[in-house]
Amino acid sequence: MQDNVMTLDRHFLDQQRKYPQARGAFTKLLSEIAFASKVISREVNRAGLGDILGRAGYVNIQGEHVQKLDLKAHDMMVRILNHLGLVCGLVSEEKEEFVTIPDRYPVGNYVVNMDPLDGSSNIDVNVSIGTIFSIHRKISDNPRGCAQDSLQAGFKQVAAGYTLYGSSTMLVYTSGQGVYGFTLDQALGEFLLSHKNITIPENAKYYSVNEAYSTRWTPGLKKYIEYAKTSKSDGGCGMSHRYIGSLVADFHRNLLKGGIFLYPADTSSPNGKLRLLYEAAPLAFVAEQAGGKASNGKENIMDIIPSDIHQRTPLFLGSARDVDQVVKYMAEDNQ
Ligand code: FDP
Repeated sequence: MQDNVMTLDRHFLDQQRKYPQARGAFTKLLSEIAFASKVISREVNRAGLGDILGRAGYVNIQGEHVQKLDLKAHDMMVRILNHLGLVCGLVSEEKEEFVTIPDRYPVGNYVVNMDPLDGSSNIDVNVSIGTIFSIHRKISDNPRGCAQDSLQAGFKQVAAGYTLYGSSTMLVYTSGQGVYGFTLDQALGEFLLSHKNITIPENAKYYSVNEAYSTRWTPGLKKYIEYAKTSKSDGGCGMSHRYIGSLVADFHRNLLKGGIFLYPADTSSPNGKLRLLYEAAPLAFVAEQAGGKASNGKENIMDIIPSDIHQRTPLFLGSARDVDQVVKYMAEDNQ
């Protein structure tokens, strides 16, 4: 193997060596999240076999109940995190309450907020989906953690990232020292460094929004979208529109190519749709570390102090100049 091939674990070790006081707990946690992603990736790749092997809600030939893939992804993550002794609890899109680690396992000083399988409406139609994760340090006095540990502002995250299950499986993460992307080599079963120090292009090439909801938008947002279509600021003839409807995939494309992702509030969803803790905040951390920005239209996503573990937020995310621009247009709505 070439000497410059960098596996994820080797990268984590190199990063850890920069901090002599580090004891490896955090590195181990990231490494196990990566392992969970590999297991989920394998299941996602078998998703089309559901009809042959048994549908969710039915019993398969081994007599086991076949789970929906998003619930399965949640269980895989939880099973892996339970055993580590590094995490005291977690918030998952799949569970209403803060999930504590069962008493029979030791706990540690981290909490994980996660969407085990985001974009679930795309699973059955073979469109890219992803896992999103966010890691915080425990702040409560409760030795086994509680919701307070998850309800921290985005700027308190110690690491965040996502795994995209697309034409290849890719893990992208930041721990506040830049953004790194690793592509899964299926034959080796290893994530290999493929994207070092990712920076988001300054000007957005794409705008990504569900335009079917445009009649419910505010006047400021409508104006921004017109601007996006016609802006010649980049010497071009306006931005192109790309919308998969799968947050991780839409964000990942825009991160690499330059773009802005918008999921605004509208007259029927006054708080938008996306979740602050395990969708908006982790992707905001990645975007900021890549030189981009994230806003809810008024406030930086990273500064919002959450009050509910499943809190929703409007989201404007991507190339810095364009996030600033949409915020400027939307300020007109408040005048
Ligand atoms: P999904 O409903 O398929 O789970 O977070 C949910 C999410 O997907 C995002 O991944 C995606 O960006 C968004 O919802 C799509 O919502 P719309 O269908 O309303 O555009």
